[in-house]
Amino acid sequence: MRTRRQDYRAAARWLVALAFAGFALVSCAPGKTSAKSKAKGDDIILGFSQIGAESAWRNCNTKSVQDAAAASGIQLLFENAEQKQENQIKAIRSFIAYQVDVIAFVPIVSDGWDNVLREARDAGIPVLVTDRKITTADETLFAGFIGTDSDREGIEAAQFLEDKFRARRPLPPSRASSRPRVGPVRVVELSGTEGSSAATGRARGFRSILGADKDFEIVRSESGDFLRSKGYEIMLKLLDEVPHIDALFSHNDGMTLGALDAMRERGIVPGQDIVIVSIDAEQAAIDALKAGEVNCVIECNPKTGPSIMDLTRKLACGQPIPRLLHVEERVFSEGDPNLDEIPPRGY
Ligand code: GZL
Repeated sequence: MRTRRQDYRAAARWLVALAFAGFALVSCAPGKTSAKSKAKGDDIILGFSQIGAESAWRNCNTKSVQDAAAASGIQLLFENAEQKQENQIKAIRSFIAYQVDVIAFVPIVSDGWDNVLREARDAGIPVLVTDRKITTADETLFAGFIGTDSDREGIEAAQFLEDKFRARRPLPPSRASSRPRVGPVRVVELSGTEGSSAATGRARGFRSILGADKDFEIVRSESGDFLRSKGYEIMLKLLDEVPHIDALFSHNDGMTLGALDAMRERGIVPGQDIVIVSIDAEQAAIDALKAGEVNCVIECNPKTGPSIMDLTRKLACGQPIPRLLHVEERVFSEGDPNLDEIPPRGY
């Protein structure tokens, strides 16, 4: 005998489900129905809060999640926060009110999630953190993380520069004087969104190597918020203000592409006058690598949709998931013999 509350919930959900485009419905893992899936009439609903559309990488990540949900029959309630944490918190609260089976989100910044995640936990809804990490003292607030290892990406970038400049001594003359330079390699950094685990981890990993290397000096670091337009503006400013730049470390390809435009505008030959290391491995950056305008591209994999759906299904069926899953990622550099064999990146 269904109670009035169950009738209300069922009616409310079908109304909202009709508001979202048609979805197939899927039960938990075949052969295993949990009390939860039975109670929910064998469907799984995932509430997903995405941060926005700031880069080609982000748009690919969004498409991966949406395509994987459709392919796996999981009903997806998708919210775009347009780069605002408060919009993400509102979205998570709406998922709780709707009583989704699982909540997944990309935290735009690492801090400020405890209260809303406590509400999700108290509502009995498991939370999957994806792509970027959160900082919390309470490990019960989320079930697990799947995404990139930002610290390792920063370490790879630093190690490439150490190898590159070991063979590049003395340094080429600066524009201020015609004499070859013997001082430290002068590095500028275009960092990502302030407070995001992606920017924090990349900067930390980078400095864990170069900070201890007296042959390198990070002379300027500015946040371009992962945006191409800001990468262009900041690089123009740095070229005008910094006497000589030997290398650029850019936290994403979008900002790198903007920086390349700025360098060309100032008569700088990218990849030669300034050595460039970039993260994401979107197609345009791979093309620049092949053209010799970028020297190293570190992959950051956006195509986590299928794994997110697998983890969602496990959580909806009351199964445990790993606390930390880092996705496989590669490093592409100018020395690779098989650059022409890199398959189309899809973003
Ligand atoms: C990294 C991801 C970053 C990408 C950017 O995990 O969060 O955000 O590197 C994107 O391109 O905007």
